[in-house]
Formats: sequence, structure tokens, C-alpha cells
Amino acid sequence: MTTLTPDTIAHLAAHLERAELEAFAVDKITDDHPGMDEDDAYAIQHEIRRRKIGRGARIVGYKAGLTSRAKMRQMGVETPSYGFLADYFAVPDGGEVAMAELIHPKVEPELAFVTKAPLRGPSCHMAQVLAATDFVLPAVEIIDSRYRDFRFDVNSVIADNSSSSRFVLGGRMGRLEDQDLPSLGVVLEKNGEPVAFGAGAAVLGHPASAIAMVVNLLGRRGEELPAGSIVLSGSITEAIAVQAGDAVTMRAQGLGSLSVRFR
Ligand code: 0L1
Ligand code: MG
Repeated sequence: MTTLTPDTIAHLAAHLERAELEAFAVDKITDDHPGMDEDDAYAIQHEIRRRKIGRGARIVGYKAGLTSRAKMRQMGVETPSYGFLADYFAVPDGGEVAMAELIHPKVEPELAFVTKAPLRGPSCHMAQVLAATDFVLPAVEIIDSRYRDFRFDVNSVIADNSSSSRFVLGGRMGRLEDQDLPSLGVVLEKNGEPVAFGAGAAVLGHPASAIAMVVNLLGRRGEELPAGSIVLSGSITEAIAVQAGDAVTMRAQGLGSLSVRFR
């Protein structure tokens, strides 16, 4: 049940989307709407999605956010969140991101699941995700909270599309039967120096759990995850801040590497 009126939801969606498109920081929306709840937050996020679709953008998938225990503890939440991925968020492997289009980006090494069958909550579990996955790919998510200095609470973040901004897919397609995702190691490098390390288990014990969580949260709104979706698992390490001139590479055990530059 939402507590905000449809007009307020529409106004907040327009406000946050403008901050995204024009790359300026705003105060967290719960400062003015302290009583808003998670349903309000997802209603605002879905209104932003509706606005983009209305202007011709295609939704190519979703991202899981706040998937590490440390981040959930920090945010005081029991469950992770999700955001949508629009087609224009995709950056090619080896491509460039213009800092002028973003506010204060950070990079996160993740795994992307690409599905071959639809998935529907509310009781989707990891085994169904594995059965519906076509392949996995290494991915770098570029998050860019629209909130000044990344100062927010969970409902403000969900409304802000869970800080979704850009993503890069690359490396090699991995078939699940050849992968042990919890022990799959990744290294994130910035300007040739390793800056973060981790293994897939950092994402809720198994990255496929995060995909099931996204499906179950979509199911609460009566939506399914269509076949052919890309779903980002959530970060395997802490997020690393980047600036103009930085080059970032992710290396994933057995799945190759991908890179992106910031100008
Ligand atoms: O992808 C993520 O886990 C980030 C979710 C939103 C919180 C943040 O911007 O740090
Ligand atoms: Mg992420």
C-alpha cells in the first residue's frame, strides 16, 4: 500500500529522473517525505521506468542492489533492492563513459545472468533461476546515486532506481554447468592497479539468490522477469569511486576480462 498520492509519486519521479538526465545532485527525498514506505519507493521507481518507456527506451533487465551483508547492515535492511536497466545504460566493453553525463560514479564488479525462460515470483528460488539461465557474463556496474554525497536511506535509494546508471558486459559467456559461482574469483583494477578482490559468495552466499530476490520483488507487483533479460547480481566487492581519466578492468576467473574508461 502506498502512502503518497499519485501526484506526489509522479512529481518525485520527474524530480529524480531530471537529476539523472541532467546529472545534478539532490537531497534525499525522505527529508520532505519522512513517512514514505517501500511501496511508495518502488512506485516512484516504476514511474521513472514508465516515463522512459514512454520516450522510447527499452528495458533490458534489472539489477540487484545492496546484496552484501555489510551494505544491508549499514542501510539497516533485511532484504536487498532492485532497479531496472534501460537500453541506454549499456556501455560496450572497452568503451568510454563521459563524466559530464554522471554525478559521482562508482564501479562494482558483478555477474550478469542472461535468462532463456520467464521467471515469476513470489516464491522463485535459486534452482529455478539456474534452470532459467542461458549464460553468465562478467559485468561492471557503474552506480551513480542522484543524492548529494551518496547520503540516503533505503527508500530514497529504491525510488532513485537503486542508483542504476550504466553497465558494461564483457569477457566470455559462461555456461552454468561449467561454473562454481560462489567460488568464482574476481579482481577489479583501476589504472592497472588491483583495487578490490572477491568471490561470488559475497553476493548472498550465491549470486543466483540475488536474481531470485529480484524476481520475488517484481512478483509482489504482479510482474514477471521476461526471457532474454539481463540481471546484474549485485557487487562482489565494495564500490570504487572513479574520476575522469580512470581506466577500470574487471578480471573474472575463467570468464575473461572487460574494461571501461572515464573521460
Ligand atoms: O548496486 C548497488 O548495490 C547500489 C545500490 C544503491 C546504494 C548505493 O548507491 O550505494
Ligand atoms: Mg550494483
